[in-house]
Amino acid sequence: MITALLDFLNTRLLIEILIGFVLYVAWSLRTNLTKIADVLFEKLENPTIPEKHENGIVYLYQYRSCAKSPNSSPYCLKVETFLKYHKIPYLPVYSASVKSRDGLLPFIIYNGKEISDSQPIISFLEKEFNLTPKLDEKEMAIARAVERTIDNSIANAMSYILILKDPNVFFDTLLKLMPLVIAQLMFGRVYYRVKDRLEGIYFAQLPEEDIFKGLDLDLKAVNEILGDKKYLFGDEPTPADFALFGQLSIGIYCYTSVPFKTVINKYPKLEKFTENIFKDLFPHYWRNMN
Ligand SMILES: N[C@@H](CCC(=O)N[C@@H](CS)C(=O)NCC(=O)O)C(=O)O
Repeated sequence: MITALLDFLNTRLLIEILIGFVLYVAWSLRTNLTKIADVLFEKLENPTIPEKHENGIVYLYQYRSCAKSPNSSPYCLKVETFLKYHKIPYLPVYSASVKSRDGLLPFIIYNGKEISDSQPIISFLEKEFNLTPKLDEKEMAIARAVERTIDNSIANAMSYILILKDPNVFFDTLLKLMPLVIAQLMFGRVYYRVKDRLEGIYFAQLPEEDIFKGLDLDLKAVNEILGDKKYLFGDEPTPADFALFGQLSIGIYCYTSVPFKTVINKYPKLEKFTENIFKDLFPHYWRNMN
């Protein structure tokens, strides 16, 4: 009886160890999937990382363009649009695996300094090139609040809707933009990162209709601020405009999805705003797309 019990316990223990091992392997594969995909992606991309950085040029480390938009990352696009608008000499460096010290893209290297995160990058360059927008203190404060809303609240909802809501739709979107193997790698790189990030801040767990409602209210607010002006705060763009362009053009042109289209179609002025900047600053891309 005791021997039978011991045998049973041993078998159980063995099974548990085996299950634990399988789960461990699956988990480490799952968590390393994005890293493996980065490395493979990099091999396929064959990036040209400059050996040295010349002074006077902004080196913009960013993701590669997607077939329908100059970049697949809204934050990279935000910084590149700022550089283009202000005609600042810059060199894009396309890489999927070379990241900033914070592990993110974009980052810049300018005169030996590395700066990461789109908002500090633009603030730094505004000071460096004397480009601070001509707004009064109150407008500056509102512009800053709007930029942060776009970079966080709008960005989170858009990431959820375009990427997490339906992995099959996201994968199909990728397939329309790139060959199968690249799409598989891209899916591995993007999907789990976004999932971990949005679950980590308890955003992905919100009821889906609240996420849609939140995005709609944010876009309504931004649309109200834009009104009939060319840019959010008048004739000159602020970082908030570059942030808005970055986010919206990814949703309208790159990772398109029917649920996002349904929301954005309610705001034709925002669509026109995005189209105008696209046509003005990325004319080559625009022509290729149309
Ligand atoms: N707050 C940052 C966010 C940048 C960001 O989230 N970048 C994403 C791509 S859109 C990234 O690099 N994710 C990590 C990765 O892909 O490894 C900014 O404004 O630049």
